[in-house]
Amino acid sequence: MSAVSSGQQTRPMYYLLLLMILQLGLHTAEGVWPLPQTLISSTERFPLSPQAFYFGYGRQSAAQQGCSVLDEAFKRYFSLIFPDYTSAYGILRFSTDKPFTVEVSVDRADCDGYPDENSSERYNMSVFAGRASLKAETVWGALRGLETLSQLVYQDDFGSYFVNKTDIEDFPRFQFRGILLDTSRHYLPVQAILKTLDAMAYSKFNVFHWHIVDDPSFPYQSRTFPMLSSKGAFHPMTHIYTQSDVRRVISYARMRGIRVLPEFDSPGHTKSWGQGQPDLLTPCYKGGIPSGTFGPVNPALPSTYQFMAALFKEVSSVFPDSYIHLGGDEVDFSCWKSNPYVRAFMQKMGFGSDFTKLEAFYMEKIVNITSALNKTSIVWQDVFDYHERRSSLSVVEVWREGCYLCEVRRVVKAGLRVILASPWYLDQPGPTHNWARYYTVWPLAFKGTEEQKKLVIGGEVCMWGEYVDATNLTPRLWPRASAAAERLWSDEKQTSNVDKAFPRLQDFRCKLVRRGIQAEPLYVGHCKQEYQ
Ligand code: CP6
Repeated sequence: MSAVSSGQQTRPMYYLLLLMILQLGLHTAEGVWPLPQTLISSTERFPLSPQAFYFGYGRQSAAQQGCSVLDEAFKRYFSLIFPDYTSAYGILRFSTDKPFTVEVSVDRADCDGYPDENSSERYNMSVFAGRASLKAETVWGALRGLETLSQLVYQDDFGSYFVNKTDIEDFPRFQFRGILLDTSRHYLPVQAILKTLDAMAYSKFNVFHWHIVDDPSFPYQSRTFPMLSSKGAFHPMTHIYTQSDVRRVISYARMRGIRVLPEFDSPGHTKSWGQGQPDLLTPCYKGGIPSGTFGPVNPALPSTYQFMAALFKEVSSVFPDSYIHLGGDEVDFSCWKSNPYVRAFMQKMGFGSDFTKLEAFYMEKIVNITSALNKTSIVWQDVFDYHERRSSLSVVEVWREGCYLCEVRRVVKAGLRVILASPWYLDQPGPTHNWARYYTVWPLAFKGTEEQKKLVIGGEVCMWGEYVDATNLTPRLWPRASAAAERLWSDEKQTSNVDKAFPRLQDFRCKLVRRGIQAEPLYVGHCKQEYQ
């Protein structure tokens, strides 16, 4: 005892310090992405053994065994924490058998519900010798804590597992942290969607924005209007999402604390709808006669609104989230202009020749249909820009490039909520190092009051599908989407430096690879465990 301490005293102080910094640098703060709000860790580390590692519910916890969300998460995170345990080689190596228990307590037993816009994702976690205590208000917060714990555990060069003594208080900066997938330009097999949901949970994303239909194809198999997909999908059997596929996606997302936000974009971006629903689209005219081509949804016919009411009634019951995305972007007026019946309707309504008034009239009707179904509607910024009666709108998604914060400011000044997408178009390929562009985004850097800034509810990474299908989706998304994830979760002051983030993101990218996500490399380097 005395020999040991006298030996330590002879060591120069800076050597000890260097050791501490190295330890810290390698195994603690670097280990978690996105960075928790507060994280205090020490160099004291505890060995873990998969044979003596247990998840359990705290005695005070409102949720107990039988809570599906957490029971299932315990199984998933066990495999993520001990990735090579299943191999016999792994079993032989771990001789430590000091038990380690993760005690999870939540205030509300919301095990059977869905995460929603008000769900708390806050959690506190302390890792001590032999024990970790994870406390959260909701099961969704507990899921975020389990993810953090799984990222704190590391292996040394001999494959032994360790976790350092750590204290964390954590909560998201923004409530809405989404990823948009476009399943119309290319069909994405359900497996590819589920895999994306897995990776989303690793970066603490919590909304899957499903841009499910658009011009090229209508893969959603509707109960009410089966012709929409039988005529409008790329293939009526193999390139569709059945009701059971949709339920599977929603349930898989729920288990990971992810909301599924469906978008049925109209009146533009609807070419595929016209295949299976006659008279829905506007016939375009040329030289006074129908040219045989079709434009946006026909806003002049009562049947259009009957159809939309029936479709959105179905969509509202299939998708449990309280939000619904109505699109409303990029409406091309030329076909409406060419059609004499649409022009007559314009005259009757007193719109003159202002087609933005017609678009606003249409969107107002659709917004009213969905609010009668108790849904909060999201629209693309175009609708806000054209709409005169803005008070009927709720949430506006800003997508145009240029001065997007100018637009954010206009929307919050009108008292509406904002989701920011403009800086995060990841479908555009590019060198991976442009991750820094997605990282150095400051969503609240506009002049406004505290109240106005609270209206910025979050942001979204858009993966439009023109050039993306299941072959290139994953490397195009990851790890660049993780840069946006940290911007949306973490404290801005602690995460504003790209050089500090770089080694952490490299480390996190290796974790994704280790978990079977084909995340592309950021730069020259290697992972301890390469993709296989
Ligand atoms: N599809 C739909 C798209 C886009 C939008 N809506 C889009 C347009 C331009 C850019 C990025 C996306 N591909 N339905 C606009 C929201 Cl740069």
